[in-house]
Amino acid sequence: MTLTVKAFIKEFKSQFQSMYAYSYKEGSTEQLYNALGLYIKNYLSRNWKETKEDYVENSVKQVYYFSMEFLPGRQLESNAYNLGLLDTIKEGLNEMGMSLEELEEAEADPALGNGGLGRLASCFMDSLASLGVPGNGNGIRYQYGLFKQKFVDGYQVELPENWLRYRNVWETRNDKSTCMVKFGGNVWLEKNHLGYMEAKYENTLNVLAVPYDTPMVGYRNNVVNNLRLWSAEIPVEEEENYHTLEATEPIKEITQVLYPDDSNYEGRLLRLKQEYFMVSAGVQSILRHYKKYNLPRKNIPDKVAIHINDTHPALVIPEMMRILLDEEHLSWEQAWEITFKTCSYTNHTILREALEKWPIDMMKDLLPRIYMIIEEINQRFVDTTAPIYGDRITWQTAILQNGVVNMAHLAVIGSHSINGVAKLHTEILMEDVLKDFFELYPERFNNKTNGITQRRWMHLANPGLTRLLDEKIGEEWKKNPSELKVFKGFEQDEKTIKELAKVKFENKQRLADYIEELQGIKVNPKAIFDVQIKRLHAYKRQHLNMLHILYRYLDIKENPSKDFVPRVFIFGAKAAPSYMYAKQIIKVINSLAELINNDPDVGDKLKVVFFENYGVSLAEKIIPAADISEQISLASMEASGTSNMKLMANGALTLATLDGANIEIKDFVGEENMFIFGLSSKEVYELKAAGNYNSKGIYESNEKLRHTLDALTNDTIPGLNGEGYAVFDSLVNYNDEYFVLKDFESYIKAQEKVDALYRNTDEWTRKSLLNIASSAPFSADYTIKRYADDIWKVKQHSEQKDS
Ligand code: 26M
Repeated sequence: MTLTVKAFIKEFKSQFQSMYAYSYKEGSTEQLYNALGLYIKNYLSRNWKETKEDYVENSVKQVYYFSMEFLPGRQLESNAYNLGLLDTIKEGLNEMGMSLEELEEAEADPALGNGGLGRLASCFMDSLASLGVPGNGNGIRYQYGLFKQKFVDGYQVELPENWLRYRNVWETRNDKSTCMVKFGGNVWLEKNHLGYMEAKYENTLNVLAVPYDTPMVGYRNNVVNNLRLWSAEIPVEEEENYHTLEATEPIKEITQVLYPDDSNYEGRLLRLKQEYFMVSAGVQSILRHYKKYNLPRKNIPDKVAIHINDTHPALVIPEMMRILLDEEHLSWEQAWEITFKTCSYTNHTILREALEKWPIDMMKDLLPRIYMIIEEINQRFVDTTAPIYGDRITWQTAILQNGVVNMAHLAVIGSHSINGVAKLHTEILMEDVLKDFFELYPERFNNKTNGITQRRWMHLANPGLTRLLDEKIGEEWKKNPSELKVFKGFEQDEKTIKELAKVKFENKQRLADYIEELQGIKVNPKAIFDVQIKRLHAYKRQHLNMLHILYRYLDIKENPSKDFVPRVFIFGAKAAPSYMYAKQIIKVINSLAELINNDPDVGDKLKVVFFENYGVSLAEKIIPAADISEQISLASMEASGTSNMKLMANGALTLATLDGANIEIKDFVGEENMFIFGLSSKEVYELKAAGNYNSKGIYESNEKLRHTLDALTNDTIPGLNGEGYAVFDSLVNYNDEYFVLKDFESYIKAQEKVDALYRNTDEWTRKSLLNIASSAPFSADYTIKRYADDIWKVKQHSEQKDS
């Protein structure tokens, strides 16, 4: 069934009229957007229903991806595209005197995640559907997403992100599938009249979990999977007990707001409530759905795979045990076998301060039955491990340690598969962070390097490049990304090189216009666009980037006649609201930008743009225009990175340390087609082990560096209130935790190489072409295929149905 432009126009008009009872010509942008969104949702609803029915009828195995975060981005264009409607809709809208781009801006970008982990979950949703893998997301419908970032005098200010204010056309509230989640109270075990042990509860806080389902549309395959987000409400039958608005607070707050941290775990009770709320509702709903299959409980692992995205949903393990023991009355051994075979876990960080450890007392009070089960899991683990491996290893791997529940240990012990997100990261897990577990269970460990969906990050974000690729290598690469490598054949083709350079230039021109409109900064589209976009964290070293900019600025001031290659430094980054140092770095960069952008001696040679409120929608604008991709974390610290993959696929050259997936980028594109600098992870480990790092010594002995660092504290940068000192102190006087000064010199050298290469436009573009052509292995389609084959054991179920 193909939709004609004429039919679309007719149906759209009637859609609009049925919603608002006046003509679309009178509609506001928001209303027109809502009507179009609902039109698309209606259009896909049949496939959505049929996909669901198909999975049940054929008793297929399904994956449930549990994640506290999803960052889907705007869905209008991507749904229309995956459904094959995009061109028709664009044309139809134009005929009615509207443009899709304009309506699109009315869509909220759901910021239901912090960064890489949440965006990865959404790339995976897109790939699951597009491969026809039966896979569902399970998460929280936060009423407020990650804060909106504003800069006031260069300081980060956080505002609430009320993304649901103007309704969300994509979701369907599903009152038929609610679950009850119980907190607190007293629990005891009692034999019931059938002779089974049963858990009895009193004085619990009962919370109703209401699912909101969002369609996850596959790429032209008629598959529509489901993303289920849970919202906390007062149970209908208990409404009478809640007399005041205040009394409802403890329930409503559970799904009110996303915690804005991505690297620092604080043992907040409300966060633990959120985690258990999502987990309990999710597991209950899965086991209820499983009953439709009419199969024995022992077959659950043949039909259900539950994936734990970082430790945040690790309570899936005791929750599943609870239901199988208390409600299904299985023996411990039976319940454990099912749970263990069903669950798998991905680790996303090695930062110690990010690892979740919940105080036992808190867990006991909030989740008494769950805690009893965790205690037993721990006891049985200790009893089987100690006799074989001895006390030391057993103690180090136990779930309960020093008054806390170690969530990573729970996740590892209760999962049949444990994976890292890039080769190096997985090695570090096996050799360092989870070393003892690797000794216990080597067969459970495996690597799954992250990936990105080319549909959103190339096809949609970069139409110019997509057209060029279609023209040169045909359209096959869109279904089969490995075809991208055919583009390598054009490496020496002058015409293609020129065309590619033109695409990039136009993208840069567009971003330059946007920067001027947004910030009033005029940037030269011929300059190198140097991009660092990611959460702000000391380990990601935005301050190393800043020091280079400052160094360059001083150089320009001191050598006015030197020939500089013009550069625009572009940042996008949010700092966790409680992360002082990250906020100080933002302020320093903003003040430095203010100085540089307004200095007439500098002109086009140097500009610094720090975008406010970085997120998925901004990333889609910035990435296609990037020349340089800054991936400069201290080696070993960045588990994978995913902006590195997006930027590469859009033809940026990577300037990187050998960390995370940068190593694999190097393996695919070759060292000569990127800029590598800095300590290797091995050298970082050695330097840490030696314990003799002395940043002050480097400061004192490196004249260039000293000159640059001194500019942080000698009033070179106006508008600072001690932030320059804070950065200076941490680097010079507090021994520079992330070895910024150690890598400074080699970073500057790498930057000089960037300038030199950029002078040779064709050579630069040739390398850019090779990056694009080598980016296929980072397709999330391949990543998901490997998860499906190796971990979940689910099959693609996408025999093409004709609708
Ligand atoms: C924990 C407790 C309380 C509140 C928030 C958290 C929390 C939230 C997100 C902790 C960590 C979170 O995310 C970590 C993360 O995003 N890790 C990144 O994962 C990406 C996808 O695998 C990798 O590419 C990045 O390298 C890694 O930093």
